[in-house]
Amino acid sequence: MKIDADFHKRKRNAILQQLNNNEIAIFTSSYPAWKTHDQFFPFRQDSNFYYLTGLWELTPSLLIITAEGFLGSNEWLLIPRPDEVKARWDGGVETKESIQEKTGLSNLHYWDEFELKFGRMFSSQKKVLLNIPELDFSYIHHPAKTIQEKIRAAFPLVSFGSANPLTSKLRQLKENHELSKIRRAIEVTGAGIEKMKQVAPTVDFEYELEAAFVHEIKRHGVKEQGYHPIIAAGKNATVLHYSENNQQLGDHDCILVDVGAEVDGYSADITRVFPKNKMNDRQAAIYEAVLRVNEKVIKAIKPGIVYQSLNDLAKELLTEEAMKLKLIQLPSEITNVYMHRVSHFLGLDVHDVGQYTQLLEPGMVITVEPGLYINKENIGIRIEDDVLVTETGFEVLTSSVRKNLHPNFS
Ligand SMILES: [Mn+2]
Repeated sequence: MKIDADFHKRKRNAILQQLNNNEIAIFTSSYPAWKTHDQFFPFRQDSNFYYLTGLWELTPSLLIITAEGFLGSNEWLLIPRPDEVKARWDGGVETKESIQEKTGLSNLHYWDEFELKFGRMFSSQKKVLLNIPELDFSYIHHPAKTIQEKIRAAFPLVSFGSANPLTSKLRQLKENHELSKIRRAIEVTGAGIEKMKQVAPTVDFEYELEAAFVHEIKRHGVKEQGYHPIIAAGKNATVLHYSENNQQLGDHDCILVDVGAEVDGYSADITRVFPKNKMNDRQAAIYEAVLRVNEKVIKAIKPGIVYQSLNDLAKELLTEEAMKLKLIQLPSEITNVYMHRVSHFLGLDVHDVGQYTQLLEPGMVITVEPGLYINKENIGIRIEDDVLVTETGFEVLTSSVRKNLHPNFS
C-alpha cells in the first residue's frame, strides 16, 4: 500500500473508533460549481472527503463508515459509473482498481446502487452524521445536504448529526506527510513574494504584482491558491478583505500582500509588506512595531498554553506600540487600528478546523498575524507567519520568507 493510501486508511480507522454503535458517518465529495452555460469553476475537493480518501478529482462520490458492520465491512466508497463518452471529452476516468490503490478502500460500489445495496443500513434507530459545512451559507447547496434530503425522505425515523467533529481533532494534528506539503506550499509562496518585491519598482498596478506571483508559482508547478490573493497598495491595505487588486501603485506606497499557494490541498498563508520603492522613517517605524509584536507572539507559542492567550498577548503588545506611535490615546481605542484575531489554524482549509478555547498541542499549525491599519496615513501593515507547534515550543515554517529587513530597505 502506498504511504498516502495508508495515511487515509488510518484516518478512516480513527473515525470508526469514535462512532457509537448506531451511528453511520457519510462524507460526500464536492460537486463542480457551475459558472455559466457549460462552464464550471475550478473544482476543489471537500477537505474532509479528501482527508479520508485521498481522492482529489473524482466526483461525485460518497464515503460511508459504520460502527456496526454491514455486509462484512465497516467502510464503503460509492463512485460514479465509468462513462466512456465523458472520458473522450474530459479525459481519463478512474477505474475501481486505480481508486482502490489510491484510497486503500476495498469495498467500492457504483453511486446508482446506493438505495438498492445500502437501504437496509438505515433502520429507525440509526443516526446519520454528515459533512455539511459548519459555515452553512444558505445559498450554497453542499452535496451532503442533498444526501440528507434523500435519506430523510426514504427513512423518516433516522436522526441526523454532524460528521465534522469526527475529523476536526484529527485534522488539527499534522503528520510529517502533511507538513511536507505545507512546507512546499510555503516555499513556493515565498518565491512568489520575492518575485513581487523584485518587480514592484518597475510596475504600476496591483494586478501586475498578482500576475508576477501567479507566474512564479505556476513556474514551480503549483496551479492553485488556497484563497483569493490580497495585493493591496497604500490605503487599500487597511481594508482587511480587499480583493480587487486593480489600483495604481503610488511611488511612496507600502504594499501588503497576503497570499498562499496550495499544494495537494494544503495551503500556505503568508502576509508580507514591502515598499514600492523605499519606506520613509514613519512607515518603517510602524513596520518595525508590528514586526516586534509578530516575533514576541511567536516566542510565546508552546504546547499546553490556551490558544486564546496568544490573542490577548498580541492585543496588549499592539496597544503599547500604537500608543508609542501616537496612533491612539487610550488602550480602548486599539480596535480603531487592529480589529482581527492574531491567529487561526492552517491546513486543508486556509482557516482550518479547531477552536480558540483549546490548548496548543505538538503538530498543530497556526498563523501569527498581528497588524496595524491606519487609514489616515494610507498604510496597513500585517506580518503573517505560519508556525508549527513542537514538543518543546515552535518552528517558524515561514522563516525563509524574509521579513527582518533594514527599515529603509529598498
Ligand atoms: Mn491568515
